[in-house]
Amino acid sequence: MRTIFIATLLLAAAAQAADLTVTVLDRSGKPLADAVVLVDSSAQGIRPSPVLAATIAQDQLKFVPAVTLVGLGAKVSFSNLDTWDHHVILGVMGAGGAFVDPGQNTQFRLAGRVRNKAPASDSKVLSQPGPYLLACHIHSSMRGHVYVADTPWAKLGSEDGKAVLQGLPEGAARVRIWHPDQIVDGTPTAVQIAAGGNAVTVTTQIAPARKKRAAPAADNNYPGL
Ligand SMILES: [Cu+2]
Repeated sequence: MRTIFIATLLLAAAAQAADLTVTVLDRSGKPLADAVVLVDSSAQGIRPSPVLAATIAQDQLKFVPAVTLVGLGAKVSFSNLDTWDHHVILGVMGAGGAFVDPGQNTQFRLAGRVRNKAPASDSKVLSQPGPYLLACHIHSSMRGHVYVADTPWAKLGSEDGKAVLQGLPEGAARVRIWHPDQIVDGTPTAVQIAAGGNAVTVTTQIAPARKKRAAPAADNNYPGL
């Protein structure tokens, strides 16, 4: 009886989910910040729960965070922390970084913050997978992105280009990358997930635009703002 119990425990351990560390590089081989890493797997196993709520601030003429990753059907809330008005223009983004159909965009205006009052806010449920673009009518420099993942394994890469995806079933999987500055979708990378830790490096054809602009100045110090 005792032997059977131990055997069951071992089987449970063998079926445990594994982790995958993805390192995303830009076209020059440098770590690419703000990459959305998506992993597809049709292997049997428990699916992680998607992120179904997020908050984006409008702060000092920026959408913060600049890139937000959520799951399908997520409610995304916006708050204006600045003392002047902003719009939130939210729509599906197509190739080239433009709105696919401006007529289908969601638009609302958030009043500037008044002292001792809660910031103006509004929200939208995103029911289409893929990238959304954020903009403001008043301030043309304001840009932000929301990516709605169509897989439960999705993670936003950090500044060093790394994303750790947890809870992947063992077996064949593929890695997709999306980035605000990409021009076309890259080819997915096939990976084989084994028990324990796995790692893969994906070199993309993406040239990060934000980095180029910020190069002469210190971090977060954009001239003219
Ligand atoms: Cu604005």
